[in-house]
Formats: sequence, C-alpha cells, structure tokens
Amino acid sequence: MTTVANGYSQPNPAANGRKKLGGFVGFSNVPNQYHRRSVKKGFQFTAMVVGESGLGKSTLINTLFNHRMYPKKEVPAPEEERPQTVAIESMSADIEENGVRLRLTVVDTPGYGDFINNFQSWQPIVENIEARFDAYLEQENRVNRARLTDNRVHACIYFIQPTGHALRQIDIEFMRRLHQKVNLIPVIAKSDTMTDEEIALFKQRILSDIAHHQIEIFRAPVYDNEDEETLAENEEIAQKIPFAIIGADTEIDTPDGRRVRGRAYPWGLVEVDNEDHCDFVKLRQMLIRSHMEELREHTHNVLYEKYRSDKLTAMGVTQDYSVFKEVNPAAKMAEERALHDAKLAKMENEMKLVFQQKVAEKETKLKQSEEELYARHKEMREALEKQRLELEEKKRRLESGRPLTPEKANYNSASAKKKGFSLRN
Ligand SMILES: Nc1nc2c(ncn2[C@@H]2O[C@H](COP(=O)(O)OP(=O)(O)OP(=O)(O)O)[C@@H](O)[C@H]2O)c(=O)[nH]1
Ligand SMILES: [Mg+2]
Repeated sequence: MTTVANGYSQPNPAANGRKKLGGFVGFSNVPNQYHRRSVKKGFQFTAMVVGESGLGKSTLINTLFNHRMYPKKEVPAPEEERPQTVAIESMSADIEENGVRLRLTVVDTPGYGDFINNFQSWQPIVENIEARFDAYLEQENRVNRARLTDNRVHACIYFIQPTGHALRQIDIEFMRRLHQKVNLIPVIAKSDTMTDEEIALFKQRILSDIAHHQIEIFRAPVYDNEDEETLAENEEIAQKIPFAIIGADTEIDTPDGRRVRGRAYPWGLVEVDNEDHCDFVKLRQMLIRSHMEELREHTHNVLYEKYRSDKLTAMGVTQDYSVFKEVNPAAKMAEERALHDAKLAKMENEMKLVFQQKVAEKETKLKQSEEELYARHKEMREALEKQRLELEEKKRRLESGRPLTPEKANYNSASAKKKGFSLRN
C-alpha cells in the first residue's frame, strides 16, 4: 500500500461541515451530517483499464497515480522493452486530501490482440468485473453488513488505437460486452501520434460508431440546481469525450526551465498535464474530481442492480410483490376482527361437540348400571321365591309327619356303615 502525494486541488469540503444555529428546524444540516460521515468512512473508487496490448494502459495508471506502481529496474529498460501485462492485477493507493480519505484502486488488464480467438480477451475481464459484483453481493447477504468493502469497478477506461479511421470490430465487440456491466469511458490512446484535426475527426467518427452500435458510454447526469461554473466545467468535460490522452511516467525539462511529465521527441515535447497538448487533465478531473460520485452511484444503482436482479432471477428467487401492497389500517383491522371471530366460533363449536360426547357417554354408563341393578333385583327375587317354596315344602312335610329329608336318613345309614368299617380295624 502506498500513500502518494497528489497535486489535485479541491475546495476544502470540511469547511462546509459547520452547523449554523438559528431559528430553524435543522434538517438542512443533514447533507453536512452525511458529508461528515462519508469523510470519516472514506471513499473507495476503482477504475479499470482495458485495451489492446501496447496502447499505454500501464503507463496511464502510473500517470494517474503520479507514481511508478511497478518495481523500478536497477538499469531502466528502454521503453520498447517494457514488460507486457500478463494477468489482471490491481493496485491501490490511499490518498488523503483536506482530511478526505480516498482509496483509489486501478485494475490493469493484459492487452488483447495477442490471441487468435478474441473470446479469450474479453472473457477474463468480464469475469473479473462480475466477480467483484459477486463479492459485493455476498457481503450484502451477510448478517452484519455495517461495513461493506466496495471493490466494484466504477469506471472502465477503454483504449482505442489511434488509427484515425473508425472503431474496429474488436472495439465494438468488447464495448458491447462491457457497457451494461461497467461505466465505459472511451479514450484515444497515444494521441501524440495524431494531429489536432485528425483527433477532432477521429472523435466524431468514434462517437457516431458508438451511437450506431447502441453502445452506452458513461455520460454524467446534468442537475438543474448546479451552479453555472460547475455546469460549464461539466460541459467542457463532456465535449472532450472520447478523451485523447498521452501517458508518461517520466519527468522532463522544458526549454523554458520547467520540469514536467511528458514525452520528449526530436522535434519537441508533449506535456501530459498541459490541456493544449492532450485531454489527460480532463480525464483525471472527471474520474477523481467532478464525477466520481456519479460513477459510483451509477455503478451501484443501475449496473450492479441489473447484475444482482438478473442473478437472483436466474437462481429462482422471485420477488413477492404483495409485501409492497399499501396497507389501509381500517381494512386491516376489519380483516383481523373477522379472523378473530372465525377463530372464536370454531372454538365454541369444538367445545359443544366435546360436551355432547361427554353427556352421551354418561348416559350409556347410567343405562348400563340400571340394567345391572335390575338384573340383580330379579335374581334376588328368584332366589327368595325359591327359598320360600322350599320352606313351604318343609312345613308341609312336618305337618304331615314325614321325615324332614329323605337324604338325611341316607346320610345316617352311610355314616353307620363307615363306623362299622372303622370298628373292624
Ligand atoms: N507515443 C506514446 N507512447 C506511449 C504512450 N503511453 C505509453 N506509451 C509507450 O507504449 C509502450 C507500451 O506501454 P504500456 O503502458 O506497457 O502498454 P500496455 O497497454 O500496458 O500494454 P500491455 O500491458 O501489453 O497490455 C511503452 O513503450 C510506453 O512508453 C503515449 O501516450 N504515447
Ligand atoms: Mg500493461
């Protein structure tokens, strides 16, 4: 991680953060609160460079950071031997200016044009952009999402070869694959190889090609409440698109004794930071000073939102629109009361049923015991009747003088026999 000094001038936003107390409610201070909070949290901004190999993408990154992001060799290699970028790599720098913290990340991609099949060129880049969306989506789905790291690509600088003709097929294909995923900012690379007239003509051709192929490039929204100065500044930036840029990470001395970033040629110098020489300053201004928030907002509200909803729809997650239905409190209460009444009625019915069942059970039990009682009564009556008959029979016998029971006589003789038998022993 490197902290680089930078020369960007910016009005001091912290000075606006003071509250004015007066006879007012105070909600007009909300923007300031938001401002203070954002300043405290800091900002994250990620830009990506895409384009054909050797168009100066890595050089532009160094120029943007005003810093050589790549390790410097002991003996500086001639520019022609500069290594090609072979993999997507990202570099970050924490920049602080007037108390505002910014983490600026630049993603460098290997230039295409080396592959026979161009599918290999855009696929890793599209995948990288989507992986960054996925990482953000994954954070949003976490339980704790108080602090999200935003590594999404907020701007994609697309390098166009300075041919002076028109957009090539590969540019159109590439931009069409990227324009709904990222804010596209087309630039004419190595614009020091073209004259001013050539550049003006080439810009027109590029814009008409972009319009013809319905490629959406980033255009800053215009707000009504903007002051005239800002409007003019934004208009100036918009008119320079596609920016004709020059990259240089070396400093050179000018004949008039200044030390500037630029490129020295036998016939003269081109200065990176000179607006008469190229649009680099305007590009940097748009990225970092005037449109960073719009780039971030458009990424979040439009590009990411589209990616997110497409992805969730593909996963089979559907939106339950009934949750957005407007609620009328009176209707809601009536609905709840009806539900409650229905519940009460159901409970009453159930209790009635249980009661009836219990009563029926009791009745059958009573009937059963009544029958049992009746049967016992009958039995006892029969037994009594039998006894009465026997007694009457006995009485009759006694009266007629006959022995009480013939069985008794039999018994006596039997016992006598027994006695006789025992006597014999
Ligand atoms: N004339 C001119 N040359 C440039 C400019 N910017 C970079 N170069 C030179 O072009 C060559 C390639 O630059 P790089 O920055 O390595 O190109 P690149 O796009 O990163 O290439 P890859 O990593 O292969 O994709 C180097 O020799 C640079 O010095 C420019 O604006 N004008
Ligand atoms: Mg490179």
